Amino acid sequence: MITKATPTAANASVQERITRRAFAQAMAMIHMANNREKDLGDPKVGGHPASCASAMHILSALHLDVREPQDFVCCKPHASPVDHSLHNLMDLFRHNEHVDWFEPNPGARGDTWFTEEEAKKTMAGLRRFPTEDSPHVFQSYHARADADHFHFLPSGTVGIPPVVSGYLALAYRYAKDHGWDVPENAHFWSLIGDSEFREGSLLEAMPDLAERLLGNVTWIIDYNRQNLDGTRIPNERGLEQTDAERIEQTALANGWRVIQVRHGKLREAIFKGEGGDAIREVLERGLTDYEFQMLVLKRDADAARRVFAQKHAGTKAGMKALTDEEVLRMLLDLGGQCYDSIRDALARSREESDEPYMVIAHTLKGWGLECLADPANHSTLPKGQEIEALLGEHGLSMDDPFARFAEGTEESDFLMARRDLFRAGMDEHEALRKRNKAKVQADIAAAGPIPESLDIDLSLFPVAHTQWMWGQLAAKLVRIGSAVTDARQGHRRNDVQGAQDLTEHERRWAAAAEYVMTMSPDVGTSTNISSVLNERIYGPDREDGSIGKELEVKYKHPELVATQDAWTRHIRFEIAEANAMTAVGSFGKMAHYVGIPFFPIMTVYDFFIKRALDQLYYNLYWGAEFVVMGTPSGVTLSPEGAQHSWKSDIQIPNLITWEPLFAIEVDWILSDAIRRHMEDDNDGRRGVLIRAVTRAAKQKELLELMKTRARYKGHDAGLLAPKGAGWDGATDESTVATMPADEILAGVRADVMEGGYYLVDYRGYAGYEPGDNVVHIFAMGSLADGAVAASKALLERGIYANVIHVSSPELLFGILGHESDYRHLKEGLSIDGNLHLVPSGETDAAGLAGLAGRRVPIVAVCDGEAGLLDNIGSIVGVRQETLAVRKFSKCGRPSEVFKYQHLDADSIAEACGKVLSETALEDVRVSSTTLDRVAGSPRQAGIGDWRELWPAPVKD
Ligand SMILES: Cc1ncc(C[n+]2csc(CCOP(=O)(O)OP(=O)(O)O)c2C)c(N)n1
Repeated sequence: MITKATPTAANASVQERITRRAFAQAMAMIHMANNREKDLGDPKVGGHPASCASAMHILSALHLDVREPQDFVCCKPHASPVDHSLHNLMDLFRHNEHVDWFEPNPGARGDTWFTEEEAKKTMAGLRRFPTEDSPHVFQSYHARADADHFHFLPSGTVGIPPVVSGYLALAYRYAKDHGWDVPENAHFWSLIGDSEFREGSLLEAMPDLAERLLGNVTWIIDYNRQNLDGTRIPNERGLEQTDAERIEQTALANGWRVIQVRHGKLREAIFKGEGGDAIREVLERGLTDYEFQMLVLKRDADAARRVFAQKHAGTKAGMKALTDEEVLRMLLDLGGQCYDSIRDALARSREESDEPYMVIAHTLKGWGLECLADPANHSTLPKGQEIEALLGEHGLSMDDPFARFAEGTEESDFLMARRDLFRAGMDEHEALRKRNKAKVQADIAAAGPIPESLDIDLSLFPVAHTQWMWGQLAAKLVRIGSAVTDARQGHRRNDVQGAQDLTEHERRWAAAAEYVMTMSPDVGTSTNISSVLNERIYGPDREDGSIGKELEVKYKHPELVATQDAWTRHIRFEIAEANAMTAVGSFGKMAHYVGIPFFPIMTVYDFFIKRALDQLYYNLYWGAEFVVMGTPSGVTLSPEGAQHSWKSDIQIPNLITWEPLFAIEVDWILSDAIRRHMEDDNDGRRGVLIRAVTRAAKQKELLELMKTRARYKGHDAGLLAPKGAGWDGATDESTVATMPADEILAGVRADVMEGGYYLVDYRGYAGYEPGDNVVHIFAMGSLADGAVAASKALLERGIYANVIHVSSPELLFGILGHESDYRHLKEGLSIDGNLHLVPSGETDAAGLAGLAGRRVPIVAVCDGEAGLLDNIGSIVGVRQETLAVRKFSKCGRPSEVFKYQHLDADSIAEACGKVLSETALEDVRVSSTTLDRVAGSPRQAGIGDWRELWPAPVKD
């Protein structure tokens, strides 16, 4: 059965011979993955032989000829076996921090190469779970954990990695324009399926990448006219053309250049013969994609002649002159599956420096396999016999399927030359990364430790909101950073201070601030960061930019015309949250790739983060380092966006979420995030989400509240009474001196950074009886003032309601809290599930004394979904009631909307009453002798660790 245009021939080029062996080996990898031992009921393993086959020549041409070591490749996920096979033949697997899964060693980066034996084991380990004895595996799709991940972007979700690669190209250019040392001529290749190209993420990115003149980006469409569900049937009637033309026109309309690689060399030869023009005409414009697929599937030369003749009478003679075999091979001879044709097109796309390229490679899904063009072939797995036959063409068998070419053969010489080129390039790259990193570290060391705060003077802003504070911080960081860049570049912008004008404190920030940059999907000016936009938009120099100056046009808005100048710091996006989210990840990977620790901060309305959730997930999975400033957020933005009230709460590994209340908290949080990033101290929290709001808070209230806490009164304060209460044996708290403000703030900061702090804290107050009159209110962000008001109201009724502000749900009871067994919640804030006993009634006839007990219940309140704070009670073991957004919102002032959503002070107080009442009175009976014994014995410490009661299982 004919399944490829050209039979394996002794005179095939060396690259073609290598391609075919890699193909057989990729098929063997998938076959092995699907024929391992498994338990009854285990899910299928799968693999995508047909999709790999269609990409075979494209990837071969990249690996064997076109790609250079500094380039990046991102590949449709399910073709990863092809990349692994080619890398195996090129001997490019190496140990690194992720391959040795059981001993993760972040310090070790690619220093030893695999032995051939290890490489073979890894090829046999596609989609296998690694074990200590057998650690060598490949993930199902390209992953950072793979032994050949160097400059291959992780994949899995289609439609995102190609955009990532586009913005990595931008990050390289930004680095270069800002005076950093990045590899020259890096090209960013992406292989995209034709159905994948229907993803909105790609269409969203296309105009943007072209506008940024990223000529070092090539997207290759694997145009095999099939997707997962079968043969694609585009809108031929409406478009009067195939989807390849639609793709071409889309690309052209968006400012890309396009190369269609339709035909292989065999077809080109036929086109030169009798009726050649007519045959070409039918192949290019006469047949719909579906008709073509059916002809390929039928594999019947007479049927093909007939259909061609129907489409164009001029094909009759030419088709007749061809043998049956020639007709069939001509049908299969697509450009994307002809090594020389695709290689030439890819090489051509590399030459352009200003416009991105789209290469539409016409291919066949299932090329070389019996399932060729079968609409159901997406997950077809060739049988063992077919795999043996493919391997057999290369003198291989399933006994030893992954052998390389014998030393001294032409293929081996070719591959080893490629290996040496790549290994040298990788070493060179690593050296550059280390050089950059060493320079950054030296600059940081010279500047001294990064301060805990940016010291924004808040005295003139008694009422401020957290979004405003972000604007202040951004402006300061950018001002410091660009002053340093100016100094490094040896020139100075007229209107900004130079590095020498920085204060001592600012100078300590200088080394880190240089890497901070901002991005925003068209909400920069509405989120208080206009000052970082003004004359600081980065982008290709615009010739039309000078017209405004020439005409002396005056306008209120910041100057937004982009330049490539080194003091630029902001990347401006259209309403394209997904693009911005992807870019934030690409820039945030620059420390990893080239040792330049850019720290991108993206400002986006919190509600719209979900537009880019998949991109956010990708960034976190990939280990990018960045901040997303989600602002405004929740129902606090009710007057301007009642519809935008769903808060983006996301628990994903590697993401830390913060919700500051007072402006100074934003400063601490951001400063800490920058320090951690610069000092590589951000494991498990490389992604940072800070939610800010536009509802202002009285800033002095922070200190006022802290000053009521016994903690900040010193040790000998004795029992306190609330201000004005005048209780016997207790001192009015307002009359007791407190620690100095800076010491108090240091204490608050420490708690904020651990995830939460007491805003109202009645511990140390007279009559404070946990189990009787105490309730804990956990409030997040802007709702804390309602919680404080509720606490005041409850005091009137004899209830001590402590208020804890949750600065980071993640640290307090999310993934990061879980890691420490909720240390700060349990120990730092002393929230527990203790049963507090009180006598209940007389001793009964049996001589047993009655006791009743209550635990301290919890009320939580947040202007997001209930799940944000809902698990505190279950962690400590007490009754909890959560007030949260449980219905779509309305426009109105926050006070009105909070009431509507039952988040206001009255609702909080009511919820406290509810949990206090509902907290079960647990009845305990104790004999008087036990009571006497308990009374006389020292207090026993509780168990320190649950393992004391539940020892770990003994290992064999
Ligand atoms: C976002 C996303 N949706 C769905 C999938 C599942 N999926 C994997 S491959 C595939 C079909 C891809 O078709 P195409 O892009 O034409 O590539 P081909 O396999 O035909 O080469 C689908 C739907 C995915 N990986 N990512």
